[in-house]
Amino acid sequence: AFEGQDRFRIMAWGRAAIYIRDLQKDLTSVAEQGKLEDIPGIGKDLSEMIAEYVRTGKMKRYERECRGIPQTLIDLMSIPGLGPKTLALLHRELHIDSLADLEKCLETERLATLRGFGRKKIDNIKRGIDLWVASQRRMLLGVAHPLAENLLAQIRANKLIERADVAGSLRRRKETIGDLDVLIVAKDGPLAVSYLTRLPIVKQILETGETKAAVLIEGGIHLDIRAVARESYGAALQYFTGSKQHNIHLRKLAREQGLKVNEYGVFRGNKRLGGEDEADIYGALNMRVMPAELREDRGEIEAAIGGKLPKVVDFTDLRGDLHTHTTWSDGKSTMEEMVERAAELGYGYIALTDHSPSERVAHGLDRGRLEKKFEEVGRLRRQRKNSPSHILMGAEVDILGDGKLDYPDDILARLDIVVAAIHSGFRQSRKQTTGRLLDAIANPHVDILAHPTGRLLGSREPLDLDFDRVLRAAVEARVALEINGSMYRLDLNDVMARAAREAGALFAIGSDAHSAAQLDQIRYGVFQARRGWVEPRSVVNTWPWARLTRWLMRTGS
Ligand code: DGT
Ligand code: CA
Ligand code: CA
Repeated sequence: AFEGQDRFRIMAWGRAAIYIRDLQKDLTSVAEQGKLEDIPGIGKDLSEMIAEYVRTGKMKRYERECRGIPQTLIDLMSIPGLGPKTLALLHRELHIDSLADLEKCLETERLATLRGFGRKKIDNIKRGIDLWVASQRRMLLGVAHPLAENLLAQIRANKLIERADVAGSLRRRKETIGDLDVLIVAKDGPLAVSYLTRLPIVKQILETGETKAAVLIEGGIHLDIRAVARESYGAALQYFTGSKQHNIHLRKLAREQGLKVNEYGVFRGNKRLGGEDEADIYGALNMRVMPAELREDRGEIEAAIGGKLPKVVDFTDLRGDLHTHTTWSDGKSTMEEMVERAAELGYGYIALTDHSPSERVAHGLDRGRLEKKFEEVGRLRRQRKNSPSHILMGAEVDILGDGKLDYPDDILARLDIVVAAIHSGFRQSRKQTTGRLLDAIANPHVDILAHPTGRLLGSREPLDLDFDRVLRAAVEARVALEINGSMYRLDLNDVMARAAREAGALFAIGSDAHSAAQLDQIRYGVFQARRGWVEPRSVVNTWPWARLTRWLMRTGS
């Protein structure tokens, strides 16, 4: 296309591509049976090229055409608003071969010197670049999840649409999301798909067809929409929820039992056994439906067959939050506001764990201010008569560079709850870091190890530490490991949480809220805990007040 070949052939190939994409059969088997030419729009030429591709994974003709065209230029084709014709012109006139070249020409206004490149067109290209750059990144679950909830509410509000769900990594609550996958059942699929592409949240349409569309929504998020038949909804939901590894394992199992599972249903020979609900698929393989968070092929299939699926923790199991900040340190809400919101969430208790003095930027509390906070907490308790929520006077205490804690033992002993955490010295050796954490765990006043690896998604690597040793010490001392709900932390991660679960660890799921509204972000901690197969009985903040306080006083301090 860059070379300016005839438009009709390009259009014909484009049509053929749509037929192939919407094909209800596996292209490989069609090719193997030599029936490619039965597909509308595919003639001898194309069928030969497709057969070659299926056989060898390559197309000689395509490679010949692409020779001499830099891959970085071909990549630019995926930018919304930049077609092959425009790109060919930019390449010829301004020698633009890559995104960097294009951005430079935009900056220096050289693009404006070309004929036909008015303000509007240039702004359009800039917007396209922004969207495209954003869509190349994985986004945080904490960003994608609220957007997806909002989107689903809009979709479900439409009367055309009978069922709608988000599948893919978002449904599995992975900590980062590549793109959103939405499935719908509608009375009129094509109409519903075209309605969805016209929602105000949609910023750019990448592809549309009868039963599917790909669009970019706010924030440059890529969204795949698929309309499926009602009787296939469960099969499609199962398939598009993934993970890919989980699906591969499931299909292998099906084959061994003489069954076939695909996104349309579960079949024995030509007989369709079901597919309207996910339970049809798993049921045919003698499994109960498992929470989507488990579907990573990490033993969940074996567990389901053996009837040994874990009963993972859920929000409704939580009775309180043990990691929160108030205006006493770097929080935005007062103690009263935090306690109020905790009561609204139905909690029986909340710990107010402001920072210790070494956290100067976070206004950590020195001895003097800490004494005042003790008094204020006492006053608040009397005023509220401990109802509906118990208030725990706590602190998030720094584990200093040498492993000592940031408050002396006499203060730690008076606190109802001590949450210890590393906030500095991230570059220490594995030996030093492990030693610091072991020292903290060995302190009898420490109850919870907060965000144990210190990682920040996308900006800070986890601490270099001997996790097995830290884990064994924590299990031994009955110190709980936190699963932190901040979308940037989600620390422990899923794999470590799972290892900790197998080792018999205690957990605390904490919001690390810095405002009353952020108490809700505990949900992300719950998601991560579920991905780690964590069960409510090992999560200390699912325990009733009496049991919690017994645990807090376990070392007689
Ligand atoms: P993402 O978007 O990168 O965060 O991850 P996913 O898991 O959402 O992946 P995506 O959007 O590429 O595909 C959605 C689901 O579709 C995926 O979880 C499983 C299924 N799927 C996609 N490609 C394949 C495949 O080649 N084989 C199998 N068995 N399943 C696939
Ligand atoms: Ca996805
Ligand atoms: Ca996708």
